[in-house]
Amino acid sequence: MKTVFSPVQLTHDPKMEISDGKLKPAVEIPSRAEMVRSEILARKIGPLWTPQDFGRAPLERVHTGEYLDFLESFWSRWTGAGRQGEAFPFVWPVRQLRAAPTPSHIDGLLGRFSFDAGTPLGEHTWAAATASANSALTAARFLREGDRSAFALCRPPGHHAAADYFGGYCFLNNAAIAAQWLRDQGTARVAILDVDYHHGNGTQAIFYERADVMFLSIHADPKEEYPYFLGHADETGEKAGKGFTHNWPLPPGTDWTRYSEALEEACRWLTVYSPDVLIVSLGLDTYENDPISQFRFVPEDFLRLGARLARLGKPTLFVMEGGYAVDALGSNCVNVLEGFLGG
Ligand code: OKS
Ligand code: ZN
Repeated sequence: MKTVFSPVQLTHDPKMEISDGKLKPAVEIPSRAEMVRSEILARKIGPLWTPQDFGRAPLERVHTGEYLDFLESFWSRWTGAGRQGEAFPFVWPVRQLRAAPTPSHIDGLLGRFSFDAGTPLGEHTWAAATASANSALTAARFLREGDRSAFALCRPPGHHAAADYFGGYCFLNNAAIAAQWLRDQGTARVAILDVDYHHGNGTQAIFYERADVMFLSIHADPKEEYPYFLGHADETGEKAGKGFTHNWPLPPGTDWTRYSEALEEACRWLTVYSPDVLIVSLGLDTYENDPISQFRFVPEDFLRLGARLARLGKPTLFVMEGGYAVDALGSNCVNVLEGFLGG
C-alpha cells in the first residue's frame, strides 16, 4: 500500500488552541504526522510518495471560491491589519445574525468562515492544508490507476471542514475532495466511512443531499462530545440524499465490543450500497489513551478494524483524520493498515 505525504504538511504548527473554554497547548501538531510516517517506514507498509499538485480546481468542487480566497489570503490580510501570531475567530453569524453580506474586517471574516475557536490559523496553514488535500488526491489517483488501497497521511485533518467553514483543526475536507475528484473521474458510487471519535460534520454537510456519495459515521454522541451540533441518529440525508447518510452516536466509554456492533451495521449499509470506492476517514482518537477522547480501543482493536474493512472487498482509500496520543499514533494507525493488508 502506497502512502502519500508532503513535508509541507508539517509547516502548519499551531502553538495554542481554545479548548474546553480555556487557552491550552495545541494537540493537532506536526509530530503527529512524523510519528505515522516513521512507523509506515519501520513496518514496511509500502513506499512513501510525495503528492502531485492538483491545483485549485478539485478544491473548488467541494469548497466555495470565497472560502478558498479567505484561507489563501488570510495571512497577508492578518499581518496587513497589524496582527501578529496565530489567529482565532471569536464572533459568529449564529441564529438571527446575517452571514451575508460578507464582512470586510478580518475578525468578521474569521467568524464568517469558521464554526469554533479551537482552530488557529497561521502563516503556513494554507500551504499545509493544500498539501494535505493534494496527498488525498494523489492517493485517490493511485486507486483510479488500479491500486486496491492507498493511505493519504493527511494532516491537517479534514472531516470537520464544510463547503465554507473551518473548525475542529480542519480547513480543507481532504476525504470529501478525494471523493468528489473520484466522482468527476467517472467513479460512479463512493462511500465514506468515518471512524474518527468525532462526528464528521463537514463531510456529512457536503454530501447531505446526494445519493452518489454515501456518508456513514460512528462517533461519540454529540450530546456529550464535540462537535455537539451534528451527528445524531436521526440525520439520514435529505432530498436525493435521503437514506444515504447514517450516524451511530455512541456513549463515552465505548469499547470494541460495543463499537463493532455499530461497525457491523455500517458494513451492512456498505454491502447494500456497494460503492466502487470506499474512503475511510481514519481517526485514531478512539484509542483508550487519547488525551481528548473517551472511547476505549486497545491497539489490537485497530488491527481488527482494518481486517473488518478488508472483508468488504472494496478498493479502499484511507485518509487520516484525528488522534492525539502522539507516542502511540503511528502504531495504532499502521495497525489499521496492516490489519487491512493481512485481512
Ligand atoms: C476538544 C475540543 C476540540 C475538539 C476538536 C476535535 C478534533 C478531532 N476539547 N476531530 O476529529 O479530532
Ligand atoms: Zn477526532
